[in-house]
Amino acid sequence: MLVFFFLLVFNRVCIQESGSAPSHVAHMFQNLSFRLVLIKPSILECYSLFLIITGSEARDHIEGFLAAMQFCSTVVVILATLLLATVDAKIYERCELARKLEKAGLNGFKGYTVGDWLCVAHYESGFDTSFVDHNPDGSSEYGIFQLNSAWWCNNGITPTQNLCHMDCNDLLNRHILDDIMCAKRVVSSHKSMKAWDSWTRHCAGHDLSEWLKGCDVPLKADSNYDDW
Ligand SMILES: [Ca+2]
Repeated sequence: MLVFFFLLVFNRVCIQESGSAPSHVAHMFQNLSFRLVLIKPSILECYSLFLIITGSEARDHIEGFLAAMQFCSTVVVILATLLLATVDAKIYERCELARKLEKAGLNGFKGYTVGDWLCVAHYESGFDTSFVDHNPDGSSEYGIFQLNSAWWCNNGITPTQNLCHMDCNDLLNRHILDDIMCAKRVVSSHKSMKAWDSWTRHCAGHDLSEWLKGCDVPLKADSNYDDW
């Protein structure tokens, strides 16, 4: 419970301090606290049972002990899940990401450069693969390109088209080839990067060569309509 409340309070602080451009630390704690919110009912249920039994005459009874064990095991499972999710995530360095994107065939794909992709990834996630954002309609957006759970992946919560045929959690790890393949599908489907509001606001029509500065990756704007 203390961990949950700590993360919830820290989440609020991060949001207030970071404004419209949350820091990576804020991202991490927002994600952790969201995951705890999802499993909060089981914690509260277990902990309430624990309190009721230990606070009553049944303190020394075996039921109380079992409830305490259940509570502790729940907390251990939660912390292990959070730890694994955090360890497997990555905040990419700009040029490392540029090289990955080029190698995966995004430089010139549908006429967009790696500069376009770095720009949109920066404004969507800050290059943080673990970033999850939540929309008022109940859907969520996942990973470095913030792909939406109502359309592109399945999070087990949102009704979804799952057009990329993948689990949304697979968009949160350091392995981004599947993210890139799904992003290609988004661009092909929309015939544009306008699917990302941040691209329209911050990247479209701008000189994107700065994004590739020092990366030894060319700004290739040639259209490449190769299938994949
Ligand atoms: Ca992935």
